[in-house]
Amino acid sequence: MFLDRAIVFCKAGDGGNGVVSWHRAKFIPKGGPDGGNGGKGGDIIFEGDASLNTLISFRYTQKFHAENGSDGAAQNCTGKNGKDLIIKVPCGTLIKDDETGSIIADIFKDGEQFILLKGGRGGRGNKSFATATRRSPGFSETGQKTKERKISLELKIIADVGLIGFPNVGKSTLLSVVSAAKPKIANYHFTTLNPNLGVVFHNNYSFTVADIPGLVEGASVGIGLGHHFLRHVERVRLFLHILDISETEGRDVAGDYMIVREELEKYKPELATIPEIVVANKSDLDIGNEKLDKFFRQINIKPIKVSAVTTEGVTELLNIVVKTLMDLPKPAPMSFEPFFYDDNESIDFKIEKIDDVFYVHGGLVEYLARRVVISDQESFRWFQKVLRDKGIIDALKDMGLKSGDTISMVGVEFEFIE
Ligand SMILES: Nc1nc2c(ncn2[C@@H]2O[C@H](COP(=O)(O)OP(=O)(O)OP(=O)(O)O)[C@@H](O)[C@H]2O)c(=O)[nH]1
Ligand SMILES: [Mg+2]
Repeated sequence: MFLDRAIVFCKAGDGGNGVVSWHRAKFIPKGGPDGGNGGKGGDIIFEGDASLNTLISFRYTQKFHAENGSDGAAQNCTGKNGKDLIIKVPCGTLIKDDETGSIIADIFKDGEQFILLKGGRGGRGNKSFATATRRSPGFSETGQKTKERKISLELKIIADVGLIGFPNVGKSTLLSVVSAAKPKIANYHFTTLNPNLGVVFHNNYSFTVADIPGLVEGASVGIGLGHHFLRHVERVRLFLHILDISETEGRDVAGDYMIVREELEKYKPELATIPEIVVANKSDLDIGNEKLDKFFRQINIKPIKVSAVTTEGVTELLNIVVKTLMDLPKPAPMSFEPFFYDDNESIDFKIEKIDDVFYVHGGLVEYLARRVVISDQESFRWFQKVLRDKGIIDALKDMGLKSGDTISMVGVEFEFIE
């Protein structure tokens, strides 16, 4: 089954906690701090895989959580890092932030990796806080916690050539004779329900071809199947616009040609700028050159005459396709504004004075709160030092803070003593 959109929930691993521990050894009554650091959490990594061409594997599995880092341990042991989680997707998958719709990455090549979410940092153990003057720190840091993100995946197939045209004109038949692909072929409209991909080898050159369901008038606004699948020819370098020149169905081939062109333009004007080779298929049924001449008079384009059934003209067509592709620019990933999840803690703070109490809020305060055990004397002293070092105390003094005044932070009130 084919699926070209999916929603997944991704979360990188949390960092492991640092620990408080004291060195114990025979004959050493009071050893120093030896609490180790926590391990780093695993990353969420997306990887392009050329053997995939659908997002069907995301239909049932929607939660992707990378492993958490382990906590540190005594004897200065660092906790194990969490394992990265590698998520394989077809080449041509756009990764978007579901909330804002912003594109985060375009997984373009086979084997290409993109780190979507970084694992949390491990917290430091009490050993890391020991200094010449603070020999016995009785506190440690907790690991960095990560957030779960809602991600939407959208597949836009990358192929060199896209086969477009009305239903039943022989697009899938042509794909089946130029590549090893085995698409369904039948004498009715909308035989092809999902895009088919094939690889063509010709004159020591290889290229990929995408065959999509037939287009009809109104395809760009959802009539028939076309609308949904036009997305899959947005990234081709060249169109083969296939016509049934024999007009077996009694349709006017020039009129149908114009309808398909208009639908491309209406869907996305950029689609109409993709180079096109017009192919007059089913020429085995055509009698003389009369229909080709009529098409030329009406549209002023000379189509390449082929028969996908007898393969007449197919080699000549492939020669022209290869020559054209060689002169066209190589496919490139989509360009978009860079988007990053802001996992870095903000180091801002804000002070408000309400009834003689100085309230301090902001990212920096919350960052500290997660790392400090307020009830622990020593941890609290370290907290006060950081407040001084980061300029919070100076900023409070600028607002009139004096010894004996009350400061409120992270839900705790304390008296400021100079
Ligand atoms: N005589 C003749 N019949 C052809 C030729 N190419 C395709 N056909 C027939 O046309 C019918 C439709 O062919 P498909 O390849 O399924 O057409 P399609 O364009 O992929 O159709 P959809 O998937 O429905 O859009 C089949 O019965 C084919 O055998 C050709 O060159 N000559
Ligand atoms: Mg088909």
